[in-house]
Amino acid sequence: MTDSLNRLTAAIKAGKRKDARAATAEALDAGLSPQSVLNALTEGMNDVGKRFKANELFVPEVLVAARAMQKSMDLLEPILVASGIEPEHSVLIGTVEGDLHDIGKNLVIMMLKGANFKVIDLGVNIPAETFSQAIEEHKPDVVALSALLTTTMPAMESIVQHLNDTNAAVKIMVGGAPITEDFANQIGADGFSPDAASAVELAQQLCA
Ligand code: B1M
Repeated sequence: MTDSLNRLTAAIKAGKRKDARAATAEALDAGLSPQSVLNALTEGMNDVGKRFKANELFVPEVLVAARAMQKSMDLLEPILVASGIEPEHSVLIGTVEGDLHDIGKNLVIMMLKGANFKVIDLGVNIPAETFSQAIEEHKPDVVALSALLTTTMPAMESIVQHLNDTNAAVKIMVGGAPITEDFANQIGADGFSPDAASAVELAQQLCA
């Protein structure tokens, strides 16, 4: 019976969409618990994240793995919701005002979903007020900000400042190519992550 779970993990690692869906269906049909199927899926995505971090995989391969994960999630999600196994933690994410880059942000989202976070994606070009309103509405554990341009780093700083002033309880993590640990500390963010796999580890730490 656990053969289908092993095949699910392998299908995610290899980015095989049809295999991921078939193995998920087989596991659920065989009566395996939705939690065990979720664990197999997460194991696959964790491995992808680690290999991406180690530069053994590149963006296109991660995207392919994430699509395989999505095929599995399509079947699993309604069952998880029906059985009350909902994500324990949530992340509100967006690319800061003035910045339209979203490929990196979307990778972070996929990895977070693979680690069973609920993700609320605000999209790109998001001003401070929109983050504040969404925090009121969704009450996330963590807010994640992405910026790809040196010219939008000041917008990231203003957003962090605004959120620290108005929503002091929420944890803020930042990332994107021009962002550094020093910059994150300087602007008052709670954490910085250089890549999508580290973003998951950081979100887990901030929620602990
Ligand atoms: Co733009 N662009 N771009 N661009 N673009 C860069 C970023 C640039 C470095 C290219 C260059 O000049 N060499 C340069 C920035 C220079 C600078 O500021 N120092 C640049 C520029 C200048 C511009 C425009 C101004 C160009 C123009 O119009 N004159 C313009 C700006 C538009 C705007 O935003 N207002 C622009 C436009 C665009 C496109 C629309 C054409 C397109 C974006 C498409 C899209 O995103 N949907 C685009 C692209 C694709 C790039 C490059 C080529 C690739 C960016 C990317 O997706 N990387 C980029 C050059 C390059 O990097 N080679 C470039 C792959 C992605 C996986 O990496 O986003 O770093 P990255 O994400 C990583 C980590 O940073 C981290 O995890 C991800 C995965 O590991 N991470 C986070 C990211 N966000 C995180 C959030 C977290 C945690 C981790 O939360 C806590």
